[in-house]
Amino acid sequence: MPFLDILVIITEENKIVTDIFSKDTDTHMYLNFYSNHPKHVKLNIPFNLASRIITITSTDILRNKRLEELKVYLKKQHYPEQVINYGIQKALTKGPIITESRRSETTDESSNNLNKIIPFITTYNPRDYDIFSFMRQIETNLHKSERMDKVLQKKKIINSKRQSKSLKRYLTSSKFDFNETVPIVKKCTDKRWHGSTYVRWGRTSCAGSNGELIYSGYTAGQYYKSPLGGPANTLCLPNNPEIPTSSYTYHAIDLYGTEYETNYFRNNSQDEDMPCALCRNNGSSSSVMIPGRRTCYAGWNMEYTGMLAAGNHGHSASNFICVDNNPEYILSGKAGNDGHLMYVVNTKCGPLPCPPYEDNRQVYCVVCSK
Ligand SMILES: [Ca+2]
Repeated sequence: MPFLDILVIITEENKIVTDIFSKDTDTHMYLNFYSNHPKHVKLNIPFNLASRIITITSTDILRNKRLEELKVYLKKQHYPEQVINYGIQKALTKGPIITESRRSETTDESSNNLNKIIPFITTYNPRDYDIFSFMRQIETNLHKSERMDKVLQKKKIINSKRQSKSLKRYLTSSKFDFNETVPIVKKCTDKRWHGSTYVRWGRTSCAGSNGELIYSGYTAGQYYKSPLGGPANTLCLPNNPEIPTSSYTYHAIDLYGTEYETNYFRNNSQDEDMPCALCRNNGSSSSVMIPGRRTCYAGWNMEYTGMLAAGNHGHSASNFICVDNNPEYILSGKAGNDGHLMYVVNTKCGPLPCPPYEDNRQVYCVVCSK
């Protein structure tokens, strides 16, 4: 008759014999010796398993049989024979867990030891340098300080390892929702840690598998002939603005819509007006525009490719943007109003090394996310 991990057998002589019980489905898959666990955890496993066998089995024949089986199971999990034999030998010497002498020995020791011990806790990582050996080296120095000596007294500092967080612990929340009838551990659905944004210049939609359109609208910047500087950056204005009631014409910078000022963006693109889209990739945490490339580096996903664009020299300050390879136009914008103007960009050899660059070549660009 099985009870927990004990199998109680009544022999033909009406004697009670106990054996260790395991279900048929038990694969005896103990912690693999190569597993990323502190050494002492793995060294203790053969001892504890052997102790359990010695405690539960009531005859020598059964005990030896089960210990032999244990050796096979542990070998399968790559425990060295020496470690297995040492654990079993230690368990045999100490005897069953339930003997009074062993129990009192362990409880007394542990309660006394608790008051004498200061654990030096670090998170376990086999790649970390063993900083506890430094702890040992400076221990005598610590006692030189009167205050520290009082704190430490004759206490023993022991090396203690905290288990590092597993992937599951990072991904799940262990908080229970008491409103639920059956509390369960749920996957963390908080997406705050994911998502990166970028502007897709010249388009009203987003590309890429995770492309989420935040808004589309109109590209805009300062007047192309503003004297002496002014704001250089290009903006993506939403198509559904909220308009304040205040209005000033003095001491204010004028904001103009952007026109493609050449036909090099697309056939007949000159004077057409440039739309834009603010996009979010919710599966990435970085987005970047790379000038001079039309493909992303390994491990990065492409959002869109295009041609580098900027305001002309001789005009007011501007910045470089990446205009989509297949740009769209804002409806009915063919008239050349010359507000904020965008031209294609050419590379110039000199301080810019050629090769890898070439003189008077247009510049690709690509927006990549990871
Ligand atoms: Ca226009």
